[in-house]
Amino acid sequence: MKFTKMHGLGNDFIVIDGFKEDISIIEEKAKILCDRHFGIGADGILILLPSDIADLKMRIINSDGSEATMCGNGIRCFAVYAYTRKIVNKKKMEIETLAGIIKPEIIVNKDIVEAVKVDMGYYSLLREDIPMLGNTKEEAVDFDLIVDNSSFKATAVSMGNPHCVIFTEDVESIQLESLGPKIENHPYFPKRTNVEFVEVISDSQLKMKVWERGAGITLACGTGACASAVAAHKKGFVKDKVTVKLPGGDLFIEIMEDKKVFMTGPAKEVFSGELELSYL
Ligand code: ZDP
Repeated sequence: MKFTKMHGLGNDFIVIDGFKEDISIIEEKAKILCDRHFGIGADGILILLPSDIADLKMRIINSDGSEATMCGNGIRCFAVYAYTRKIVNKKKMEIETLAGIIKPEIIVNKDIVEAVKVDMGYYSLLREDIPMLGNTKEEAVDFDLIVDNSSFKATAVSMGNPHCVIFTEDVESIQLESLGPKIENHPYFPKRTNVEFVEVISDSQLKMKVWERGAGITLACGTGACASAVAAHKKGFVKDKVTVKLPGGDLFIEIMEDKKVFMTGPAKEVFSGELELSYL
């Protein structure tokens, strides 16, 4: 099986062309494929597929084998892959995901792909959209979350996938390794959740650390950066243009009045290889 390794700010993916490769074993073998010692190593797998309603379809498999509905860093990688291989011959494309149609635009400077600006669709704070227990029509803003005898104020955001955003004075002091999985699997979130701890630096800058559903600590999370900016904007901490500083680098987020979110950031191809199928 041929594959390509890509990353967006160190959030790394195995990209597989579903037009050419047999993808039937990928979910079942995701754990070993993503294992950094026994496999290729990645936070997740992106599969390129045909679509009836868009230019292409992207499936996202987390490193634990679960399927994600959306992936912000992943879609930038996916768009660069499709553009540089001329699978899609335009800079502005439409990609079908389980979270609807997402629209990445390749930004080229002197013939070099510099970044990807993504129309991420609309955010929602409604509990039914996240999903989160409680009054379905109520916004999940500033609810109390108790984990390990500590009480947090949290805001949940759907960016097509679930996020639980917690503001903190000092993101470095958070014990993400122990808190992350407990919040991910908290009974409030029937489909589990991604978890973001966020420090407000200014009205245009946030610093964020992420525990990803189905993957654990990663260097960056595109949908998580959008969710953090949305939560901070809702609470009046930031204006509508926000730079989110992640361990792997910066993402630029714009929030529109109609709740649409744009995300701009890099995506890099690292190498391609061929996997010995008999190994799996
Ligand atoms: O929603 C989920 O299960 C996530 N783990 C999907 C991956 C999200 C990602 N970090 C992103 O950039 O949005 C890749």
